[in-house]
Amino acid sequence: MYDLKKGYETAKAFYAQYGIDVDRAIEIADKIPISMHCWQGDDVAGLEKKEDSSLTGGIQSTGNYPGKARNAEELRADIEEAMKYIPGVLKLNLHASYQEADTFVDRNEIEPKHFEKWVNWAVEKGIGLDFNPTYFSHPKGENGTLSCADEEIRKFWIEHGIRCRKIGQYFYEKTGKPCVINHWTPDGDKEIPIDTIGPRKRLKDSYDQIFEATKDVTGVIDGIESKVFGIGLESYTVGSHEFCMGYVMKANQDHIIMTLDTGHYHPTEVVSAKLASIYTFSDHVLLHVSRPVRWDSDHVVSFDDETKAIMEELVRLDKLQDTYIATDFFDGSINRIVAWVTGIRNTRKAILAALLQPVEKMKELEAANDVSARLAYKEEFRAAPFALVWDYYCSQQNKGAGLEWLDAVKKYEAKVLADRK
Ligand code: RNT
Ligand code: ZN
Repeated sequence: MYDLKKGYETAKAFYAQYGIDVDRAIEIADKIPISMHCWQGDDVAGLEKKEDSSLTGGIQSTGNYPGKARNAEELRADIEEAMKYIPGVLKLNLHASYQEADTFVDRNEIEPKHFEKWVNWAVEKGIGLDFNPTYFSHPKGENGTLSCADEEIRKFWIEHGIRCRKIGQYFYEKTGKPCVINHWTPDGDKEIPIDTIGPRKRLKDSYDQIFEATKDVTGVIDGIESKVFGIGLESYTVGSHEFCMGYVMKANQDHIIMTLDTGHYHPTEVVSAKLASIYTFSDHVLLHVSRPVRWDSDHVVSFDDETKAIMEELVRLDKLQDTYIATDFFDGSINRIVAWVTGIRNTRKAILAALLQPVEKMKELEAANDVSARLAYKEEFRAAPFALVWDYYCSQQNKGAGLEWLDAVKKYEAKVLADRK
């Protein structure tokens, strides 16, 4: 490893030229919670005691890389291993399908006690828990869930949503940290249906019923997530962007917010361009940080232009603290811990890089209509010596500078993952 301290001092001097306080930026970036999704560890299979745990609902995890977690103990061990190399405050994001019951408990019957082990684990680690109803990978979801025309089935899923909000309150009470719940339903159609509004009216009614039945629940925030399409449901998505945005804005309740998944829009549409409009009307947003590639919305997060642009926009809007940042990707073709560490480190990287920009200066230039200088400033920072700051920060946090973590994960793979047949 090179002289990290020396590199850091050089970078500090670079940023100081523009009045940027690197230590302060690190302090802020370090404290922004990132909600680490549990589902990268087992390709979204879940822990329900049932024969068929195949993933349905228009999402897919491809690849068959050996060593995926087969039970809760292995999953927690893998999460802990990944956490060793991810700097900054983390929460853990669970799906309802990660219940731990001795026998099969259906989605409309889950209770806090089925998540007790996760809660004990989180309390021991001092981290918060977030949650997701699992409105997919279930035989009752074949013709839609919360928008299903069959009232019995729709009731089943409404009950699931209600139970999830109660479990969210339990997480809040036990961890002392608010629980951010994300509601996503895959409901849609392979072809354009004749009745495109009926399912949406039912979805609206289902959300209304879930929130009405749990209006006394505290400590829970609810994101409503849209999607452009899912595999097998290419032509029509009930919970489209317009639907979800309409629902959230009309609900006008502090705890109901929009979830923006960075993989859920048309290819030339970007989340970074949506944030200011939503923040004109809402106080909070839930982000699902992911990476779309052609048909897939869930590649490992990259330190790419759009991820950086999102964090830059949040800093410029002064909304970094008001945005719930969660990761959402699942790649089964590589070591799953490498996937987690890479994607979540990249998320944190983008946050820190965004804080190392002369935002005030650029705002001043813009206010003075000096758009030429604004461009020059913006471009100058694309090649700033950010890696020197990042390496130093990671080493200070004992999370491994550069690729130090990779060897450690490879050792874990040889020692632990290789035995999982
Ligand atoms: C699917 C949504 C959703 C899921 C998780 C597992 O397209 O992004 O958030 O990825 O709930
Ligand atoms: Zn998502």
